[in-house]
Amino acid sequence: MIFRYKQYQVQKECYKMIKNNKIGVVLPAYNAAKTLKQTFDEIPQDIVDEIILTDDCSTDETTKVANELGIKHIIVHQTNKGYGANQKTCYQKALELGCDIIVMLHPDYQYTPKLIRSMCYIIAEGVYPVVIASRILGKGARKGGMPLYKYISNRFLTFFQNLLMNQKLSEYHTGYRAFSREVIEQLNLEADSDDFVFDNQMLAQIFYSGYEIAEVTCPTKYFEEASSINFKRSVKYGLGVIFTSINYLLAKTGIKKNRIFKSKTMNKTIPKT
Ligand SMILES: Nc1nc2c(ncn2[C@@H]2O[C@H](COP(=O)(O)OP(=O)(O)O)[C@@H](O)[C@H]2O)c(=O)[nH]1
Ligand SMILES: [Mg+2]
Repeated sequence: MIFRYKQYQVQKECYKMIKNNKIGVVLPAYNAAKTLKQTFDEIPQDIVDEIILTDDCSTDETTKVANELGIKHIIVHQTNKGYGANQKTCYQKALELGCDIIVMLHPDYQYTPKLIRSMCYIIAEGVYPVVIASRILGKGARKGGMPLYKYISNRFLTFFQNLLMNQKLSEYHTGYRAFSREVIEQLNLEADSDDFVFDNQMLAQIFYSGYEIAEVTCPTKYFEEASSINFKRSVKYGLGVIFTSINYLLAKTGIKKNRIFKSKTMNKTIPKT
């Protein structure tokens, strides 16, 4: 009897997986109360096993809405730790829950969750270990209302990064990404920034570790709740991106080592400076 119950539990836990991969969607949230429901409603629940929301001490009712929606894993930061720190919490929880494929999606309803399935299949089929949803492939960014200064900066930074890292992505700045568990486990995320440049450091680490990244075309929507980063913070982010690429090149050519590109195991033996 106990055996049969256990078997049932396993089946119950497994039925949503894609090719035996447990799928987790992580939502790093900050003041997402107004857009969370729309985002959540479009998540393909038939394949997603775990949804994790981390609330970085929002000043609105993000956590209340998340509870009302029945999101099982909600982690609340008691202080505002930053966008990068919020994602670190997300990935740690997703790994703890045993997710094999982890999709990071901004809960500001800027990107359609309807691509989750396609992105996960690319990873589950073993074609690529990382997939990003690009607003720049095609004409979606400007059509969706991306401000001209953000579009031009995106194009400039992407050009610069591709050049220094010898890659060919259409953009490095999307808030919609999927990773295999192996990739997340491998990266030294703790060494990354707690601020916005975290996203960029993560992609640089992925390339540094020799993984390839796939891109899918993604529509985008710019409206008040979906875009709060002002010009000053964008400039800070842009400078961070430039430094990340320079550090990548210096580390890759052996000129200057960098903490974020050290493997996790190496980092354990080297105390932080
Ligand atoms: N944790 C954290 N996240 C933030 C903060 N400010 C913005 N964000 C999140 O960072 C993400 C990107 O910001 P957003 O304003 O949407 O940028 P844009 O869409 O690129 O213009 C969104 O998911 C925001 O909720 C913050 O202070 N802390
Ligand atoms: Mg946004």
